[in-house]
Amino acid sequence: MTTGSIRNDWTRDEVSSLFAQPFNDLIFQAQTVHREHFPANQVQLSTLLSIKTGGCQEDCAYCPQSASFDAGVKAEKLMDVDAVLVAAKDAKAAGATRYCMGAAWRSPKDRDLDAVCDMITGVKDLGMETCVTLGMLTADQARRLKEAGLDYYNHNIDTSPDYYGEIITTRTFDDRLDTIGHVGDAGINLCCGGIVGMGESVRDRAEMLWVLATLPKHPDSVPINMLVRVEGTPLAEQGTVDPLDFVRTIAGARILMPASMVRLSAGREYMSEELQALCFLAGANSIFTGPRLLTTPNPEHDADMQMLGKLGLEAMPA
Ligand code: SAM
Ligand code: DTB
Ligand code: SF4
Repeated sequence: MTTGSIRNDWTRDEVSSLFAQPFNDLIFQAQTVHREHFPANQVQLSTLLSIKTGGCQEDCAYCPQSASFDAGVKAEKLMDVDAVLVAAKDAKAAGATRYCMGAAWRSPKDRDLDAVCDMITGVKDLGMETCVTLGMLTADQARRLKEAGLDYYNHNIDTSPDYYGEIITTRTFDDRLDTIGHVGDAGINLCCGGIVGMGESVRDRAEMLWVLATLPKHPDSVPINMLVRVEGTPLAEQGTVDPLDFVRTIAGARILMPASMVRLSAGREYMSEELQALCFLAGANSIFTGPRLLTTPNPEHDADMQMLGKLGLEAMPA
């Protein structure tokens, strides 16, 4: 059994054996590793805001913001800096320590980046950590974001290299890795994970985690999203994923990347408290709070606080 040491040399066989374990052994191992690296009963709270919604040029099959599908999301312009700061203050008052701003772009235009840099500086001045997700970045754009004070950049690999082509055709897996490299080179913390429930196999999930866990440096945070099936997108009719397989993916992320935050991300609106409790037991230690993710619903703040209270989980200080 692994001791929870940080390794970047996992073999594919090791990762698939992890997944093949009896459920109880896997969860016990994940919880043991979790306790070696994190306080057992703390969960980090982040809040999301869509600063530029819809009309995206990419064709990610899961995404209601792609201009390729009609999911009823109206394309909007980039928000004003002041409006973003008002929303960030509210999130801080509700207990969030990190503010995550998402834009439905293939990649940001340099002119738009000026405004995003102002948002980052403004949110930092409120005393919150900042995260943005803006699509592909050049090395220079990553450096500019770092100079503005950005703490985290979210850019997901989404799935395994093999399954990727079934989901996105407008940019490649290697494009994603290039952006991830630029983020790391600029000294920005990386938030990088994927989605479970898009019709991928257990092997694809293991491969996705293997790619993340063998990066030269593990992502500082690893969001594991459960597909939110949005009408109008090609994945709207996708069958549901077995909840226990979802928990296994969380446990795999925790064991393979012991010191990374594992975020139980999209899809909580459709999960029972029992399933979320199992995800925390399997090593998830971060969630998004607030009633909306980017365009889809998330549990109400009060309901989340009640759930955390029942589980004896506390908000992690920044
Ligand atoms: N446009 C940028 C990009 O794709 O890099 C940033 C925003 S994008 C919405 C961020 C991530 O949200 C995606 O990589 C995907 O993992 C996740 N996501 C989007 N739609 C989702 C859905 N319907 N269900 C689960 N996760 C989703
Ligand atoms: C991530 O991995 N999950 C968040 C965040 N990064 C940006 C986004 C989830 C979006 C879910 C679909 C929506 O609300 O539009
Ligand atoms: Fe665009 Fe991001 Fe949605 Fe893909 S996931 S369509 S890049 S907003």
